[in-house]
Amino acid sequence: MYVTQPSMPPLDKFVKYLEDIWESKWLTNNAKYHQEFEQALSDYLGVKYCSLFANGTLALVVGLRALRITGEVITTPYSFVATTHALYWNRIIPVFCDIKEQDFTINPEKIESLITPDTTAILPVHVYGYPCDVEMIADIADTYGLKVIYDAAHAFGVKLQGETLLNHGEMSILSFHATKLFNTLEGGAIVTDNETLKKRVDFLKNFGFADEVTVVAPGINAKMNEFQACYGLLQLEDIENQIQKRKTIVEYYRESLDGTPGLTLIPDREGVKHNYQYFPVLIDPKEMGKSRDDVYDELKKHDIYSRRYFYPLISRVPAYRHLPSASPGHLPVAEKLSQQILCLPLYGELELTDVDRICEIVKKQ
Ligand code: T4K
Repeated sequence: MYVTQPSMPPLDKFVKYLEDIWESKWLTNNAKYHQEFEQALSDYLGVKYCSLFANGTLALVVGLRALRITGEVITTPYSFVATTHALYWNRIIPVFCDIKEQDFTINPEKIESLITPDTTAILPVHVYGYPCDVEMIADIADTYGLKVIYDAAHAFGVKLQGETLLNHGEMSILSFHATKLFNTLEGGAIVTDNETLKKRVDFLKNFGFADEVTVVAPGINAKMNEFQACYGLLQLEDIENQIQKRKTIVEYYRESLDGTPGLTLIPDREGVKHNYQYFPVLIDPKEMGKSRDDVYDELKKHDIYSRRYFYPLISRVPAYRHLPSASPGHLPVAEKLSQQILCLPLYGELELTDVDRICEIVKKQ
């Protein structure tokens, strides 16, 4: 049993799409299903513009490029490495900011002290789909003239006070990797409400072509193909069902684990429609009598593969650990949580009897 298992669309329906692709011989380059999926996604997510990508990492790289972000960018060390790698690929210096104990997102109260004359943007992450303090981040960005790009790789379908979370900042980036709640095998997207920016992003992801003979920028190839797009169209039909199934499993987990000494569960937040992308728990070794790694190893002995998302911190990776902002003393909360975090298996098809087995192992003294 793994930390996640991809949801797959009905094979017969996918085959119908494949037959059509075979017939048309249009495989990629903004073809029929790409256009259809882009529109369907925008409608479902409640966003103005959406640009599809081959994966979330390329979406991040291109998004930063489209906004001409340079110099230093304030970001979180508590994420998947791709968040900071995208800065590196743009020759931008990451400046790590500590996170909040309650929800693992960037601590806006610590952002201002990190701003220098070279700071051009903030790159926060809605980690596990938990919304960042979008209003406070917007205030800081407005005051200092900074751009905000949200890594929303985990935040597909999340709503805040009834509105999509994806409309904050200049743009939000999604990932549709196989391990995500919503997947197109590999895939990603940039969401924005700025028409000019959408146009520029679309040029950049297609070598910079504005038309057959006009290359407006040194772009890259980051396009999504027709197979991914029609797979995504089918996934969209079942997404609400997938979220509901995960919600039921999370509630069952919470009931079973509630009151376990040393174990912290993260409750749903009022005013948020969660997507239940992950099920993170915190293990305090002093109170539990065993460490996070003990629990991880014990589960593994039973062929249950949980994951330590996000350990090690990005600031501990050799490429970044020399940076002044990467020093552990500067990131006490992120350092502590990355030692205690464990993501337990969560996916729509997970059986409640398997959840029982997992909880039994976690609680065992
Ligand atoms: N920003 C954030 C905040 C992200 O979390 C990510 C990606 C990105 C940006 C970049 O987006 P992409 O460029 O990936 O679109 C996985 C994913 O590869 C990665 O997409 C994801 N975040 C990250 C959090 O998790 P790994 O190294 O944990 O994947 P892996 O292969 O170990 O898979 C985890 C488990 O899932 C496996 O133990 C078994 C199961 N699995 C996996 C695959 C690939 C399946 O059952 N079927 C599969 O096809 O990184």
